[in-house]
Amino acid sequence: MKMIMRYFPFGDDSVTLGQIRQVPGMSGVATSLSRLTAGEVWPLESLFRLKAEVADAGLEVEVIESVNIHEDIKKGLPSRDLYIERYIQTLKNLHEIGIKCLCYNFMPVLDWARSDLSHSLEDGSQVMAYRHEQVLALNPDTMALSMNSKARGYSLPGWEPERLAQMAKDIEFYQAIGVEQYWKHIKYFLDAVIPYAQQYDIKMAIHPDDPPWPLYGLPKVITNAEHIRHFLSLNSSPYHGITFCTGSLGSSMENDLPSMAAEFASQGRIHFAHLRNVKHLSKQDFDECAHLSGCGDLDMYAIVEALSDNGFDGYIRPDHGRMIWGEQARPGYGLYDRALGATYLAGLWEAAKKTQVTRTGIPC
Ligand SMILES: [Mn+2]
Repeated sequence: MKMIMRYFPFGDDSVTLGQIRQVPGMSGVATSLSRLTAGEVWPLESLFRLKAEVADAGLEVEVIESVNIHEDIKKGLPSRDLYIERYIQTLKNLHEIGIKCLCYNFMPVLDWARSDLSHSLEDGSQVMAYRHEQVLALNPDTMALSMNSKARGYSLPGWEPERLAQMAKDIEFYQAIGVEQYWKHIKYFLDAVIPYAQQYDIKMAIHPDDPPWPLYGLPKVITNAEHIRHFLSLNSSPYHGITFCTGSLGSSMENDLPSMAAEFASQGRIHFAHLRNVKHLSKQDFDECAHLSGCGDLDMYAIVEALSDNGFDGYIRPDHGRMIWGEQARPGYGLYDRALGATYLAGLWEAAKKTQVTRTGIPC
């Protein structure tokens, strides 16, 4: 297991690589060229600059999060072949700088959604929050403006302004095609890309939909164990896997996360884990919270234990943190609470490893 943190390079982050380096147990970062638009080939020159910047700080860059998939691929348009070709070229370039794992998502139009990027908890910290009725009451355009206006000037991954102009039309398009057709578009992409991922030794790790239920009539597919099983069945390569994001999957009270972690880790299909907790307020309302089991509704130890006991050997990162101690940062991506989360998760991992033989009889 390697513990990493997400980092936004080239002046797009309030957190520095030097600070990340001082978080105990940190091996590297998950990062991206966050200012490129979907469909562009990632230039080798920028990638080498990124690698050098990270290496100079004494950290590794083996994980990219994310290379966005062009909407024409998700829509299944004839132009998708061109964008798939560019995606493959990007994979080749990522291989050139030693990338081992690529987190991506296949969410149509909207990416992740929250109703509030700075909701105050009782302890005076701020978190991102989701209230289903409020999200439905906003139309997607208003939602996009509201999300970007609260991002404190940082780019908001998944809410890049160039995606927004087309939004209303795109939503109509997806409402018309339906979920079955959408699965076919996913398979088409996988059939084309996974053989190259294997050739370039890059594990593809799809991120679950966030939140894991339909919004504005858009298809949401990576939402629960049954759908993930179907997704994994689309391609048998070990390079075809998932990012196990406990915050996204855990927003649904119906998902049993320790059991899902055990199932998919034992198949070698979890390449990356985003570990954070979530506090349910009702079936479709939640607050993000501190990472500890006691601060939310997920049993973080049981999740880490399930990963460890079932041979998980990928990357873990703390996920969205609270904004604490007066820090000003991109919502969810301050330093302090993610650093607390990382050390907590490292502690859980150590405990799981040290008790593994007595609990399971299987040496680690
Ligand atoms: Mn995540």
